[in-house]
Amino acid sequence: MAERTLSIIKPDAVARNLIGEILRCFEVAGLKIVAARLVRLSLEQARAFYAVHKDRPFYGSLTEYMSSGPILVSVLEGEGAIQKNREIMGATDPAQAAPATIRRRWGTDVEKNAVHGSDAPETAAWEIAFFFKPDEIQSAHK
Ligand code: IDP
Ligand code: MG
Repeated sequence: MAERTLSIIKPDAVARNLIGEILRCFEVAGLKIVAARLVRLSLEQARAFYAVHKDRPFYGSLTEYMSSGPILVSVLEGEGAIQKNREIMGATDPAQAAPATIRRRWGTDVEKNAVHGSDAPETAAWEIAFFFKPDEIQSAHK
């Protein structure tokens, strides 16, 4: 059974014209892009999306950053998509991320780290539903 995960190309990467290169990384790894949309989050929407981090010291800065410009939200589908995407992304801090990962190649710092990816099946389902209606997702396995 193919798995789905939510990916976000964050404002710093969209602003630097990296959408194409980053989506290519997912495709090269065999993940299917089954939904995609350019979105500008309000501060309230960013606060809702990252509510799990509301008690962290970086919550205010993170949500301001995530609402500072357009983002590319997408749903990736494939075997083990959640873990595979996390591996392609690399560690949260680009300085700690493995070579050739998206964050190592294009992340600016621990906050402006180019991409978001769901971390578990439950969060993936919630995050996908935050941005997409079921009929906006085209299964690659029909
Ligand atoms: P993840 O994106 O690798 O899953 P999380 O711990 O879930 O990392 O943090 C969510 C986002 O919050 C990160 O991607 C990054 O943008 C930001 N963030 C995490 N830790 C820090 C920090 O120590 N300082 C500033 N921003 C941070
Ligand atoms: Mg996370």
